[in-house]
Amino acid sequence: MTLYPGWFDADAQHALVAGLAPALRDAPPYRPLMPRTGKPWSILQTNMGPLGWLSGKEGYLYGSLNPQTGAPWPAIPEALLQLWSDLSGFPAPPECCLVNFYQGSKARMGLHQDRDEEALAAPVLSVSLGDTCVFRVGGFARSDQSKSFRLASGDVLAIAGPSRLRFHGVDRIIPASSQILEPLGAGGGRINLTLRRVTNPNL
Ligand code: MD3
Ligand code: FE
Repeated sequence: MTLYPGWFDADAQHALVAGLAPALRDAPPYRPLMPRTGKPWSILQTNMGPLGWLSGKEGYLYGSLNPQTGAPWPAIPEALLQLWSDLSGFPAPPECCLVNFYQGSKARMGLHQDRDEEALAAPVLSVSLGDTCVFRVGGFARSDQSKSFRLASGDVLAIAGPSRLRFHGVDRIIPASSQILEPLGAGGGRINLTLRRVTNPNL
């Protein structure tokens, strides 16, 4: 795992936020449900790109249509495709940009593994925007020791190789630690963008 603190400077963060606004209008963030229990998540989600990651009572799946609108997901903004070619080292473009929207003191993400992708050889790139979070990374079993560190607005985390299957989560958000999301008019919070390759490319 490689952390690039401040990969995006304040100007680049503002440009990213402005670039997200049309996608968030087309595909407004919604509150997913947990598999089986149907319990609502504490965060909102939406997607950009050819495939969106979905959580519902039936389970997790990737789908090309937004279940909220029936339309394809908005395109992944150019600046994020550029980030992928700069940092991924992977020869095919990302197919999913999952947008996680953390708002309020209850927003968190429990310890989990990301293993719904066929292309586990591709890295995952994560961009943090808005309020700082306390992020947690563990080992390859849920009970392994874990460590926490902060992810601030503009930070990029690249997860590649075996670390792709590490347990990880978001403990909490540090309220009002950034003003960068203000143009979205959503009242602060944190947005995490994760770029993923889902299918194995035939190159
Ligand atoms: C470490 N999102 O959407 S992104 C997720 O901040 C997710 O919203 C978190 O975990 C967030 O699945 C963390 C960074 C990330 C993504 C995948 C990882 C870290 C990872 C996979 C393995 C280890
Ligand atoms: Fe994850």
